[in-house]
Amino acid sequence: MKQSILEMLRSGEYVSGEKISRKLGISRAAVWKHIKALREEGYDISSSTNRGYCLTAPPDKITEYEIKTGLKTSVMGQNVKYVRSTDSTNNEAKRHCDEPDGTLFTAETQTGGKGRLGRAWTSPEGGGIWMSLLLKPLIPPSRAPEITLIAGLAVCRALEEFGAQIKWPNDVVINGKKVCGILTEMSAEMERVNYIICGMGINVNISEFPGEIADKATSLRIETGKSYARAPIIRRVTEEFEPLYGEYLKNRLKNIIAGYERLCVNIGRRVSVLYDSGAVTGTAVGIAEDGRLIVDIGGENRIYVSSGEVSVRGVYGYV
Ligand code: BT5
Repeated sequence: MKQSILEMLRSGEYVSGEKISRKLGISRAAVWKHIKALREEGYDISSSTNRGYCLTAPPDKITEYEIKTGLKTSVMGQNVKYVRSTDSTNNEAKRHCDEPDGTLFTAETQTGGKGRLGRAWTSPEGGGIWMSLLLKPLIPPSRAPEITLIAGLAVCRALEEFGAQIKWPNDVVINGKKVCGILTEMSAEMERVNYIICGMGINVNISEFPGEIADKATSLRIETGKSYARAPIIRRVTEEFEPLYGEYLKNRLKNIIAGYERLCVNIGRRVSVLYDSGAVTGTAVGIAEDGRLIVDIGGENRIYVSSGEVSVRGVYGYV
């Protein structure tokens, strides 16, 4: 019902409460209740006693309605769970893991946004896209990290016009700075995944980052000087993700790797692989069929990197 009201208000003209109530077959009081709920979701709706209601500002909202209007997928993002604030959209997805495959969780802000290994993810209100996809693939737990690559490629393609590239395994960068981070988590038994949560954080309209990440983080706004509506970007990411994920479920990464490698900033560069026991330096030469980074360490020796941190020369000024 809220969606139908929004559609009526979208023209930017005033629409009377009576007209809404007639068209939708609900009472004036019910109209008022829905308008109130929409305002609570952040829609800027002005009201005038004689003229009715009007949606004043074009909204940069990421509510279910905004995301689903025009979304060209069949499963991904067809169920949206939006909250204004949450600790983490990944946690939100975990708490609602009974929702169907492809459910998309979004929030305006995260109070406990997280990266890998307990690191924090800065998620200011309205500044970015903090989203998580709940996935229920029939794959063994060992393959879950491959989903991170799919998500990285989807985000990178969605941000193609900004010159985005992938930093294996879980970052998307623009001009060598991190614009997106991906956190894949799962619940599994020995043989089978119960569900996977693929969390993506994309910095969109943030104009400044806190000191400790200021030199390695960026946003679309910092890169272009412009602000962007987030819902169309969420749609694009979701629309890029769905076919890649479908292909992945059929053939694993086989037909995806070449496209990934083309966008991967590490390939052909010196990388330093940080193990607990120390660092190994080499040249990243490709991505293996299981998603591992192939690093040439000289003398025809190659290592396959599946865990640990890999820092890349030139990216973030590492090494
Ligand atoms: C990541 O971890 O890059 C994964 C980030 C995933 C965030 C999404 S948002 C939606 C979903 N819900 C969540 O709670 N998380 C996911 P990692 O590779 O460990 O990088 C974390 C590091 O990136 C931090 O230690 C900071 O140095 C830096 N960082 C923090 N916030 C950032 C931001 N907004 N932009 C760029 N870098 C940031």
